[in-house]
Amino acid sequence: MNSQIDELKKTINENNSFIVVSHIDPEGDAIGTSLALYYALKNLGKNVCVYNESGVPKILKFLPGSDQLIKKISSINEFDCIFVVDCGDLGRIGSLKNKLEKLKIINIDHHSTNDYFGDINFVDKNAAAAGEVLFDLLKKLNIAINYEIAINLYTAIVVDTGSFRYASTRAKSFQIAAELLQLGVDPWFVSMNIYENYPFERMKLLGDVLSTLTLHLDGKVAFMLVTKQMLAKYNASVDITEGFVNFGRAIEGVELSIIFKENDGDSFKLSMRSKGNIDVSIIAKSLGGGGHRNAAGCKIQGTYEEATKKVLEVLKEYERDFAAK
Ligand SMILES: [Mn+2]
Repeated sequence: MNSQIDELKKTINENNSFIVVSHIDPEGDAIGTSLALYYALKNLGKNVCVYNESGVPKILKFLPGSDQLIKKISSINEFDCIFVVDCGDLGRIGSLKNKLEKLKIINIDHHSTNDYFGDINFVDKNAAAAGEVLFDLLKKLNIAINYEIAINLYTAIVVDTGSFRYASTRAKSFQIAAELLQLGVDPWFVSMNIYENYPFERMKLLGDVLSTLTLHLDGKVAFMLVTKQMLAKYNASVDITEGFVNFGRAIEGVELSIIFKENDGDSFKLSMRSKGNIDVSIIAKSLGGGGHRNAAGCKIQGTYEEATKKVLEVLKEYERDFAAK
């Protein structure tokens, strides 16, 4: 790791122009870590562009720097290096992947499925958020953390730990958070913006989505459906459904919750959340996706009926991992 630090130090010193990129359909960790890194490099006097193919979700627009993030780029090769944050594999950045050519890639991540795609890799699979990995990195590089960096990192950690509730939360998550609070971050300001600032349509849509709840495998698996029609009814985009999947997991006896979000062209995007023994990163991977032990995702072709059937077939292979009743 030390040689990687030295190499990164040298790379930052010797180059002037950086682009920071995170995964499509970003949440707080992807955006918060990207914007924190944007400020860190900017404060060093570097030329920095922060990019995300999907843009900033409305709910994260309170974050300093969010108005600097762009979702279109004319020429990627005008940059010296690309920082890729919160991505288990390079494909997660979207269409930019095929345009990188000879750009030096710096991979900052915490996904258990990370395949070390970078020229320089800072991957801590024990970290609860990419924000924690970046916090460590800034410390090791002796880069000062100001308020703008702190609130972005804090948000990254709050979102990926589910407000310090998920299994990924570690003592270090609290230690980092404490340090960020000392730098002026107000936890209520962050949680109010993230959790108590929902559009009315989200709550109405949640009602429709909850009415699709079904239980499977002896009540251990919950399915939910979001159709394009439901989104159209409330004139909402799919990112408004962020977090809905957790309502399935919150049911007594449920160990795995999956939300099926209808895409164009007869396909679904699946988000999975588990509690207990179920490692959803393995299940998602066997369906062509990836993620973490308790949170993962994939895409499936077909109608809802075909998609649920396919998932249940795969889940049968993992039935022994579910708790005995
Ligand atoms: Mn993350």
